[in-house]
Order: sequence, then structure tokens, then C-alpha cells
Amino acid sequence: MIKDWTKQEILEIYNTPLLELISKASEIHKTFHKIGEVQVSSLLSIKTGGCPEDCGYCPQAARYHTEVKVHKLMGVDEVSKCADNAKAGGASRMCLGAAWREVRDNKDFDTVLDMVKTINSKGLEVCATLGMVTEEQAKKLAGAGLYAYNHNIDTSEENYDKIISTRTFDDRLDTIKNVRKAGLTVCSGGIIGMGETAEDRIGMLHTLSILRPQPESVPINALVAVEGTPMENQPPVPIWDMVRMIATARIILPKTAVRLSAGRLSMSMEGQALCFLAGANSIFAGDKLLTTPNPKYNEDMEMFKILGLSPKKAFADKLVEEEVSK
Ligand code: SAM
Ligand code: DTB
Ligand code: SF4
Repeated sequence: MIKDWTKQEILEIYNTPLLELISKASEIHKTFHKIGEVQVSSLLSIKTGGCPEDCGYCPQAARYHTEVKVHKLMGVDEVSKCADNAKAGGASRMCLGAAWREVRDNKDFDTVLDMVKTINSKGLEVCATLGMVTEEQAKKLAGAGLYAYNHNIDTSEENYDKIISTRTFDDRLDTIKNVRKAGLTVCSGGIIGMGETAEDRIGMLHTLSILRPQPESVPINALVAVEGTPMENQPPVPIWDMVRMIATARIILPKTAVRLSAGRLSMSMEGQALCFLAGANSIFAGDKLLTTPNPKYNEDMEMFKILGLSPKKAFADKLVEEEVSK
């Protein structure tokens, strides 16, 4: 049984002396996961920029003047080639991102369903992050073979309207519920480094931890401060905050894949090693996130070699589940 943590308990975990915290998280990690096994996802922006939302961190919001160039929805063939490259590079999951407020029932959605089918047939897990979805849309995605849906809560409920005004925290939770009802796995996390307090970080982790079932995947992003966004001048997140967030997530979300997400380009290999030790077991690999740079593929593979990490195979969890239910 997964424990219901209170905010006070989570705050105490977060404030544990650092090495003790890493050691506790590492114990949990060893109990529930294979040490050194890291899920590698490739990320592709299938529709870029021009988004009507006002998320303060996002370079793709139409209202901010950033260098992001608007690009209409990619075609299925082009996406299929990207999936081949991602697979050849060792990715087991491909995540498709669209700068949409929400999914609409139109031709573009049909194209995305085709993309999901095509990538799934290559033996890759497919994840999508397309904004808000209804239960019916989520079911269509599931029918096309989607494995996971990413929809981040981004910050605490209390801090939400300081970051985004064009939708509410409850809108986010509603989409997560729709995704669950459709039988998809849930990927939901957030961002640190946006000027939030430690209590906001705890509030965000608390909300994620009380979801039942807990999300299968929780990305922890360090803000990539992009010129032209309201957050362009935010100071970089200290690596110690990232390690604390990951270790705390690992302890309260024991079975979840905790993803060391955006911001790795500003982290040393030693810093990332501490994040893996603290329970991170998933990353985005490939030179680009959605619109901003990510470490070079070769450099990541060099890091994997040095730290003794190995990429997790696609559908490994599903296979284990099927074995158990036999
Ligand atoms: N439009 C969809 C949505 O908002 O759900 C999907 C794409 S959106 C870019 C996905 C997530 O990327 C956001 O929820 C946010 O957590 C993350 N993100 C966006 N810009 C970021 C930045 N500058 N730094 C870190 N994470 C960022
Ligand atoms: C997530 O939590 N992080 C990824 C993915 N889910 C979609 C996106 C990070 C985006 C960073 C900014 C950019 O490259 O535009
Ligand atoms: Fe649009 Fe998503 Fe960026 Fe918000 S985070 S502006 S919804 S692309």
C-alpha cells in the first residue's frame, strides 16, 4: 500500500540533511527499481509555437517575443523518420509535443492518431503532450496505441495563477483524470526555478503523491530561462535543489519513474550522477527538447558509460505486469 503523505511530512523529507536524504532515497530506489537502469525518451515538437496560452515559462506562447519560429503540424512521414532515428539511438519511448491549449476534433488530431499508430508499430512506447484532452479524445489516443500522456501540473495549486492565467489548476487535474479513465499511463510533474517557495515545491509533490494510482512517470524540470519570456531573468536552479526534489519524489512516489528532465545542459555530469543516485531513472535524450537545446547524444552515452547506466527496454513494465497476472 502506498502511504498518504502529509505536506508537513514531505517538507521534513525535503529538508533532511542532504547526504542522509540521498541515502534514504537510494534505499527506496533499490527496493523498487533496478539500479543503473534509465528510461530514455526522445522528444519531438510536432507543432511548434503560436500557442494561445500564457504559461510564464514557455517560449512557445504566441504573446511572448522569443526566437521560436511557428511551425504547423508535421507530417506522418517526417515523424516516422524521426522515430527511426530515436530508436537507432537507443530510445525506448518517443514523446510528441504540440503547442496547443487543447486537442480539437479535427484533421490535425487524426494526423496525430496516425503518428501514434506508426511509431507504436516500430516497437517504441509513444507518449504525447498535446494540452487538455477530453475522455473521448484520450480513448481515441489509447485506441491508436498511445502508452502515456504527459500533462504537467507545473507548480503548487497556490502558485498556479502566478504562472498561468489562461487555465486553472483544476483544468489540469481534470485532464489527468480523463487520461486515467481512458486507461493510459500518466506522466505528470513540474518545473522548479520559477521563483516558487519550498512550500510550493512541496505542494506540487503532495498533489502528485495523492493521485491514485500515482503517476507512472514524474518529470522534474529545471526552468530553461528563455529570452523574451517573463521568466528570462530567473537565476539558475542550484543543483542541490534538483537533488532534493528528485530524492523527495523518489521517497513519496516509490514506484514512479522520476525523470531528470529539462535543464540538464546546465548541470555537470557529477550533478546528474547525484540525481541518479537520489532516484532519477529517466531522461530525455537527443540534442533538442522541444525548442531548447539538450546535451548531445554522444555526451549522454559517454555519461552512461562512466556512470554504468543502461537504457531500459520498451514495454518492460507491461511485460512484468503480464507475467504477474498470468
Ligand atoms: N502545450 C502542452 C501543455 O502545456 O500541456 C504540451 C507542451 S508543454 C511545452 C509541456 C511542458 O513543458 C510544460 O507543462 C512545462 O512543464 C514544460 N516546459 C515548457 N517550457 C519550459 C521551460 N522553459 N523550462 C522547463 N520546462 C518547460
Ligand atoms: C516535460 O516535463 N518536459 C518536456 C516534456 N515534458 C514535454 C518539455 C521541456 C521543454 C523545455 C523547453 C523547450 O524546449 O521548449
Ligand atoms: Fe502552450 Fe504548453 Fe507552452 Fe503553455 S506550456 S504556452 S500550453 S505550449
